[in-house]
Amino acid sequence: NEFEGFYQPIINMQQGAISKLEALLRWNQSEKEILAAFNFIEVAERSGLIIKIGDWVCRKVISQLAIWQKEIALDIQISVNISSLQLQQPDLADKIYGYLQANRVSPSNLIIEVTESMVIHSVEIAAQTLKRFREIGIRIALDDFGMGYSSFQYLQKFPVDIIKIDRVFIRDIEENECNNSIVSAIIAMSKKMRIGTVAEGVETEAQFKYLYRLKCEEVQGYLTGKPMSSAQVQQLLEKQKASLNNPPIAINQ
Ligand code: G
Ligand code: MN
Repeated sequence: NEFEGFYQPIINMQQGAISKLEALLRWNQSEKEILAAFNFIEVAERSGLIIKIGDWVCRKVISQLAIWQKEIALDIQISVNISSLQLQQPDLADKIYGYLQANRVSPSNLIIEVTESMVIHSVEIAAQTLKRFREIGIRIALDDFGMGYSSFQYLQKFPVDIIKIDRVFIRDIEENECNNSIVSAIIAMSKKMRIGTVAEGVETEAQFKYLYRLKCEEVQGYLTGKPMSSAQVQQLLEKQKASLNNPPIAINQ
């Protein structure tokens, strides 16, 4: 019982509001430091424990969605990072569908994030599992897009709804010609394919403004919110809901 679900806001540029949250796992070791997931995920994958941990995260996120649905009645989506090993379970999508139904949460409130590392396992089985998620109505996001060499192949093989542009391309986007060409090309391609775009690792106002001009749909990063506890994020969501009910007087009137 030392795991805790943390949540990082994802901001919709047009709405200027939190549209999604990414669930990030923390390990609160008693009397020791708090560990972010990247410290132990690799070991969990090698030992196979990732299957149980991943299942815990999915159940946690779905029950959190049910709580927020009841307590703040705000339509929020949460994305969950799924390991390639989990995608090798052909019954994964239906198991998660069962959790959603038991908690009366709509599949459209859940997003599955996958990365390219899954190349080490069977791409065919992963593709079938992802197809099943899609049939159920759960959306798929491709994480860390652009890193690794097979991103385009995944777009071809997997049913992708959202591309998350890796932070290495965002870091110096306003001054690095190469990176801003890459990012604007990814955004243009995504629009043509009717795929949503999220820029990862947005840390400065300059990056934010640049991405707004490029018409990137959503941003995630320390500028707009660090990963935080469910209590902290709930406060933010409540504040947002109150301001949506009482919008400030339009600026351009
Ligand atoms: O691979 P993935 O994109 O899921 O990684 C999420 C990780 O990125 C989390 O550990 C989170 O703390 C970290 N992160 C989130 N926002 C930022 C940011 O603006 N800058 C940096 N450097 N890391 C970030
Ligand atoms: Mn992710």
